[in-house]
Amino acid sequence: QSRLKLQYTDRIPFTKNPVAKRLLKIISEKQSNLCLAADVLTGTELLNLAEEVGPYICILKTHIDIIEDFNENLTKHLKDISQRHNFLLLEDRKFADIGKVVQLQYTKGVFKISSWAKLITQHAIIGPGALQAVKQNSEDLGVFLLTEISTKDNLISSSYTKAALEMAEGFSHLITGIVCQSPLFLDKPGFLQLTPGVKLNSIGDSLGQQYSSPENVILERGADIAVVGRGITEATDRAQAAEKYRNLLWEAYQKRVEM
Ligand code: 6AU
Repeated sequence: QSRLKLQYTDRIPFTKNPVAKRLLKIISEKQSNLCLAADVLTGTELLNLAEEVGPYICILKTHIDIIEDFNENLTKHLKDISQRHNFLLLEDRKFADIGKVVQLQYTKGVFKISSWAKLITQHAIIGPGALQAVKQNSEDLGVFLLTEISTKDNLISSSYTKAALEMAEGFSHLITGIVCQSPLFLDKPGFLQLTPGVKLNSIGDSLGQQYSSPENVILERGADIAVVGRGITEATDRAQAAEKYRNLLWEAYQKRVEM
């Protein structure tokens, strides 16, 4: 059965990754398939944003290396907020180095990503090494593997996408889902499709980003979870904007299942 037609809870038995199971529960409980891209520059801004938008999201996605005043208290507080508002933290590090270095970047350095992020992103380009590097943590970690990118003129080919998907299948205990732009892997309801490049009334930015609407991303592109950044972070009332995206994305998914 195509994943496009299944309710989130009905997909739980298909996933082998424990974090994906938790995520599917959160999505159903909160009726939210919205992931916030919290691309702000200070700890205070990040915590305030998480508090405001927390009730409406299933994932808060960080780029922790753009925070100008990072210290370990920040991730401790962020973790508290994520527990209180019941969402997961995704560090969008897009790991793409040799396995050994990925292992160090994931667990060590200033950010100690493994101590707070239940979800991370990885590029497929280096082969299975980067997945093997974090595999031993699969009880407590989910990986979203990138197989397509939202930007104009990116270099990913259809054969790369296909090979990356095949690689993901070999790591089903670790893979929460796939970051992509089109309805791939319809026969794998255990993988969640995470799709960025979502904004109302916008075609793109000046640096190559391309957008589609919440309805389009769920109904045409096959997204299970949509990533919204500036559509929310640049709104005057961010909580209200998040609620609006949440409602539109949830309704679109319900429509897809019933179609
Ligand atoms: O809505 P925006 O354009 O403000 O933000 C989009 C967010 C950014 C990007 O790092 C991220 O989505 N992103 C990703 C991932 C993995 O999330 C993949 C991709 O292909 N394009 C993209 O924009 O935080």
